[in-house]
Amino acid sequence: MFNFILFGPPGSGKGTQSEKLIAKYGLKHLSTGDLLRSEIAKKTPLGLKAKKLMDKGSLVPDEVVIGMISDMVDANKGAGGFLFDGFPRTIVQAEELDKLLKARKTQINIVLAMDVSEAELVKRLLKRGETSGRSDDVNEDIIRARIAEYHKKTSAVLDHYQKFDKVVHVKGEGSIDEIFERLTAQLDRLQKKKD
Ligand code: B4P
Repeated sequence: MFNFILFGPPGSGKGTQSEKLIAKYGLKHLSTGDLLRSEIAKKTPLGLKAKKLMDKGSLVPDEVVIGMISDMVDANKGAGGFLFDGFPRTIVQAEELDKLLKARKTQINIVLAMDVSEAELVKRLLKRGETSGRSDDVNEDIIRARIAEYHKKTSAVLDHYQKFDKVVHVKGEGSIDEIFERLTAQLDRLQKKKD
């Protein structure tokens, strides 16, 4: 099994690159953002609770996203590997993910961290907000709150995986294809080493 985390601040292009990466490597894409938005669209109790937090730019509680990921991993037992997009976003989530994979005799092989300047993140998300209908992209205050939440709770996830020497930084600015090439170069290098 080959599992990796696509890591980066809000708007760094995790969702954009994930679509291309799963097509190339045939992995199962697990995006907690997409899973939460699907709960919101279905107006489930979980979705209604998550919406209130996401609209403010806050993270949803760890146990909610951990439960969703655990269910999805179990529902995809035949997958050749997983691409985790937007998860883990806290140290607790990272520790739970490690445990969950270990119990299934697998692990995270690499964390690809996309580095993007804050000015570029804000620009991208405001642009997406013009057409996406996403309530967390509508104004700069919410976008800045999401970035602040990233610095407060999420960036530490990198320190966690750095301890195991699993983090590789990739420049997340440039064209979508250029960034895709940088990411695939790292994944191909690692896969060659494994063979
Ligand atoms: P997510 O759905 O994970 O989304 P994101 O961080 O906003 O964006 P992403 O990095 O995927 O950017 P994208 O490719 O779309 O999270 C949303 C919310 O859900 C969180 O704020 C939180 O509340 C909640 N949540 C999710 N997971 C959670 C967890 N584990 N724990 C707790 N809460 C959780 O790109 C953004 C824009 O940039 C797009 O418009 C794209 O077209 C554009 N773009 C991409 N690459 C570009 C490039 N190279 N150049 C120019 N533009 C580019």
